[in-house]
Amino acid sequence: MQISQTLQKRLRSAQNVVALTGAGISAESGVPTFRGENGIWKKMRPEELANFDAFMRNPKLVWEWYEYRRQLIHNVQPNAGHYALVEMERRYASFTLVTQNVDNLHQRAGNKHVVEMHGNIMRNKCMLCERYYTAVLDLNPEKGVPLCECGGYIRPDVVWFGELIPEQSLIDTNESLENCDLMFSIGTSGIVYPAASFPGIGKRNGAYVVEVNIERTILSSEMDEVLLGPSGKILPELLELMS
Ligand code: BV8
Ligand code: ZN
Repeated sequence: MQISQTLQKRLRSAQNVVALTGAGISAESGVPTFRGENGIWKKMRPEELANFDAFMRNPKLVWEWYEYRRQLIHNVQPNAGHYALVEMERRYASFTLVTQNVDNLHQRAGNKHVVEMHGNIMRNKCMLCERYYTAVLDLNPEKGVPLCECGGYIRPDVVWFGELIPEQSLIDTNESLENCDLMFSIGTSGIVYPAASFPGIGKRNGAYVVEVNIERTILSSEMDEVLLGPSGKILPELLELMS
């Protein structure tokens, strides 16, 4: 893989590294991306399913969607791209992994410092008392949304469109971007905000920003360098070049 002299140097000298990931990093594990050709389950756009109104209008469909995704994720493994980021976390003085993904694969691969921008599909919570339920409850279709002991609806602990990003996640992300000297944008189409604004913020703060994707994206023109190819191949090769 050809990379620039600058990247070659930064890989070795960087002190504060940030990696932003999207659904593409999990594609080689067999997890469908949102907007790729194998698209989303039942060919509906995520924006039509991953939102509060859809959930309240048709809780069974939305629960089925999450149940389908949880089952799928349960049966897949992290891939070489995930493990390369675990190794990067080990090698760099400061490494922050900011993920848009809710599939828990970075955590399963072994990254310790993961900023979950959009929550985690393996967690559920009560909408009233905010109590967490890790086990996925049997949804009795007749009864609709499972209920907490307090009577509140239980929902997946993910951030839906139109909902605020968890405050601590935003604080952690902005802190990591303040003095970042090398940033990766990996497997994301750069469509969803505010995550799509992070590479631009990193760049303005002096980071050398590298995109890793199988194709160019809406963010490519903002990047210092675009490495085209599957993240499961490119990230391990970057690790090789670090040593
Ligand atoms: C919010 C959880 C305040 C649920 C998800 C401007 C500012 C602020 C907000 C907005 C704004 N403009 C619009 C908004 C609203 C909205 C938004 O961004 N809409 C988009 C559609 C325009 N944002 C929000 O609502 C956010 N909240 O900002 O609160 C607010 C509120 C209201 C109004 C204003 C402000 C909350 C967004 C969170 C939504 N929840 N997920 C769930 O997953 O069930 S988002 C969902 O999309 C996933 O988390 C996913 O990660 C994310 C982004 O998608 P990608 O990860 O990029 O995946 P995608 O399929 O698109 O692309 C995959 C890429 O991988 C491709 O580029 C492909 O080429 C590449 N690839 C494929 N294979 C590989 C690969 N790359 C490398 N290797 C491979 N092998
Ligand atoms: Zn409750």
